[in-house]
Amino acid sequence: AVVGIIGCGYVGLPLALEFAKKGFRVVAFDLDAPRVDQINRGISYIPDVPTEELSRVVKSGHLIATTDFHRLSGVDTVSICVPTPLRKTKDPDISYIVSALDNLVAHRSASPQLIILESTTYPGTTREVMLPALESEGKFKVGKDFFLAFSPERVDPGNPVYNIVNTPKVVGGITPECTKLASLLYGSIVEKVMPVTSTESAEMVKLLENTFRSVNIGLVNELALMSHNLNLNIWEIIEAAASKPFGFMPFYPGPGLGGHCIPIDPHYLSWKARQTGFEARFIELAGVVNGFMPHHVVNRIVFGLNEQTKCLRNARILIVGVAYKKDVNDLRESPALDVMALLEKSGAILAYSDPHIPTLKWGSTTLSSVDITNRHELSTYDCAVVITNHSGVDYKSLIGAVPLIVDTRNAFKGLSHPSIVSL
Ligand code: SAJ
Repeated sequence: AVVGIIGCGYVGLPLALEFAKKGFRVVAFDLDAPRVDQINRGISYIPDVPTEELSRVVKSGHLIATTDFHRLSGVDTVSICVPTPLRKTKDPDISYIVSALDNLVAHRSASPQLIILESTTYPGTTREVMLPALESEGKFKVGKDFFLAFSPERVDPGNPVYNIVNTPKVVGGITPECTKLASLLYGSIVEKVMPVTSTESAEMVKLLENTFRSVNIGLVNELALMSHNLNLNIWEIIEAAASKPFGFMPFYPGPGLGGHCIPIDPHYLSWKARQTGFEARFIELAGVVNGFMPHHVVNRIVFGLNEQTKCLRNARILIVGVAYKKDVNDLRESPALDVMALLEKSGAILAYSDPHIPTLKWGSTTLSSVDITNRHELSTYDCAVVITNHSGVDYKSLIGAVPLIVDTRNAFKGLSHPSIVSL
């Protein structure tokens, strides 16, 4: 079988590689010509896709990338891995799915194709949006002229243990035949397939997984705010609670929610609930608590500067760690950007340090990562705020060099020093 992939990003490229490694011929489509060119030169731009593996399957002819959608009209299966962001209004934006759909309909294949949507979206998208478009007013019949399923991507970017192959793949088809075909396809590259009875179930599984995370992170963020007022060490409390061998799963407070999923997926769920007249208050409240954390971080910086009779205006502030989570090089929705925007609005002068992100476009300027082992450079800052605690960074080099350190990630592991202010 020839496998088609639409969207060569964090989801599509790793998936394309897996199919190609298993011997499938893969045609990977992306709108972005430079990306397509990089893939065809065997050069990876995704940390979870090793360049040597990519170049091997490109050289062997198992993987080819293209900007020409017509190249997909001859493939047997198509996995749609396009972004599903939010609009400014925080409502779902499925325009990328719709344009992939328009392309599929415009370049319809002569023989039946198995089409799988992987992009995280609200329950009902596959059946209510994709199915009618593909059936084209009854000219084509699902289960006969094409097959349609939903299967969420569930990988944790940068996770050293869990990947596409060893993470069970949830699959839900419009018809049992669709579920079976999609299970067969993914069963050839993953260890375990988890079939469910409908596309809506499969769509909802993904939203449950990610909303579970954002709600639990919201809970510990609220406990962190409470512990701050009670003068308690939330990190010690969570660590001790995590000693319970069953029934507890630790989450950690932080400067806010980043990444291309966790801050976004709960809004897809609460939007859909609202369409049915149901107010998902619990989920929305978690979003409010998580959304407050960047403001709380700025409050802690103001408090620390104030203790040294300094104000934010013209204060030189070094953001230590800007990626959206530790040990990744991804800035998407990073809370560091929210904190930086708030600080800049109050007239602070910003710099940052992140071993995974060498340069950062900030407004009309491009900042370069500061080397925090350079003590002379450090001594020019009024405050260093640890936003993302990447592994292998010597945070202790900040002590004695910068008069105020705000630690939002327990990077100092409880080490107390007069210059360190916690979350
Ligand atoms: N965060 C906290 N406290 C925590 C955990 C995370 O503040 O206890 C923050 C992180 O710093 C980050 C954000 O939340 O800014 C999201 O973190 P994440 O660990 O959920 O990481 P993602 O978004 O890269 O990956 C998640 C996957 N994570 C895990 O399974 C551990 C998984 O939920 C999804 O497969 C994936 O999103 C996705 O693509 O949907």
